[in-house]
Order: sequence, then C-alpha cells, then structure tokens
Amino acid sequence: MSARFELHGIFVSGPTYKVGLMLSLAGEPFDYTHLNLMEGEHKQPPYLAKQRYGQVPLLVDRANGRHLCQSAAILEYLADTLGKFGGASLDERLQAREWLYWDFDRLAAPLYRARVIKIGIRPAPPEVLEDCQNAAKTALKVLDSHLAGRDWLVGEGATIADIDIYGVVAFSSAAGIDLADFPQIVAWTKRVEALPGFQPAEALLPKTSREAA
Ligand SMILES: N[C@@H](CCC(=O)N[C@@H](CS)C(=O)NCC(=O)O)C(=O)O
Repeated sequence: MSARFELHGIFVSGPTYKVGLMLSLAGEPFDYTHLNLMEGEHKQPPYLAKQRYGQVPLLVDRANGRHLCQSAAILEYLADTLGKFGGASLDERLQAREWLYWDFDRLAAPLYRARVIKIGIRPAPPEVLEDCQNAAKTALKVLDSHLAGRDWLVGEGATIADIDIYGVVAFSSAAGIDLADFPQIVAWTKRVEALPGFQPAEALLPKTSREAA
C-alpha cells in the first residue's frame, strides 16, 4: 500500500525540508518526488496544475486528494490533521503562527539569499552577501533572546514553530553564518535534533525520487 503523503521537492530546499521534517517527527512515512528545478520541471503545466505558484514544496494528501502549497500552511495543515505539534491551547497555536509569519518576514528570506549567493547559485557582489547575512543575524538575535530560559519557542513542547524555524536555521552555516554567536539557538537546535524521528535534510531529501520505506 502506498504512503498517505507524497512530498515533491528538491534537496536544497529549506521549505521542502520543513515539511519532510514535520512528517518524519510525526511518524508519517512519505513518498518523495524529486523535482529538477534546473530543467524547469516546476514551471511545466502538469506541475502547475497541482502547485499554482510553480514552487516546491508540494504535498499531496492521498487520503483526500488535497494538493497543498506553501510550507507554513502545510505545517499548519499537518498539525491539524495529524493532531501533533499544533500547540497545547489556542494561545499556543496563535503564538506558533506568529513565529511562522515572523520567520518569512525576517529570517528565511535573508538567510536563503545569503545561502544561494554563497553556494554560487545566484552570484552577487560581496556587499550584497554581507547585507543578507547581517539581516539574518539581526533576526537570529531576536530568536536567541527569545529562547533564553525556555526550551521551545512556544509552551512546553515542540510545535510547528520550532519545526519551521529549525528548517531555516539548519542552513545557517551554508549561508556563512556561525551559530556559535547564538548560544541559545545552538542549545535549542540540539533539543530539536534529539526529538524522536528527527532526521537531517540530506537524509530526508534524497537527490532522486524514493518511495516510503
Ligand atoms: N513561501 C514558499 C517558498 C517556496 C520556495 O521559495 N521554493 C523555492 C525552492 S526553496 C522554489 O520553488 N523556487 C523556484 C521558483 O520560485 O521558481 C514556501 O514556504 O513553500
């Protein structure tokens, strides 16, 4: 029998990793479909019919035929449908959502831009790289301060806020940012990595398609 979920993505994609990580932490096996972004597979009509933005990730829920886009919205969907990592109360749920918005507003974009410049996908002058790294570090400082004296971003356990933001922070070093300057974040990443079902990006997102084990 095939797995309930099918994740479409590419191994370099932080947003794809977030969704793979959520599924793995929730104990949900998933089929993985590798998309060749270099060849523009994500802009072809068959894919656009399922993912209107022409991006990865795309999550297919075979239990009901839903095609889900936008990693943060997918995390909320999975929290709702699987009953995991959604927060223990309405207040926690709302706070987790705040962090998802904050991530996209302040952290994910500059860190992603620094990473693609650094690894040579989108060449840019050194001052542009520095601007992106500085913006990401400003956001990381906010995160580091928030984590002082607490184990998780919201409440007493891991939520989709932790999963979402871990999926960005995990690529800091590839963006040329040293997390040693953010000790609370380093301690928190270790807590995330100790969760049952945790797997790093390279284990969850192979370079070719793969069926659930
Ligand atoms: N806000 C979206 C961002 C997705 C995104 O930026 N995906 C990138 C790969 S990491 C992509 O598909 N890029 C190709 C494109 O935009 O054409 C999400 O969180 O799902």
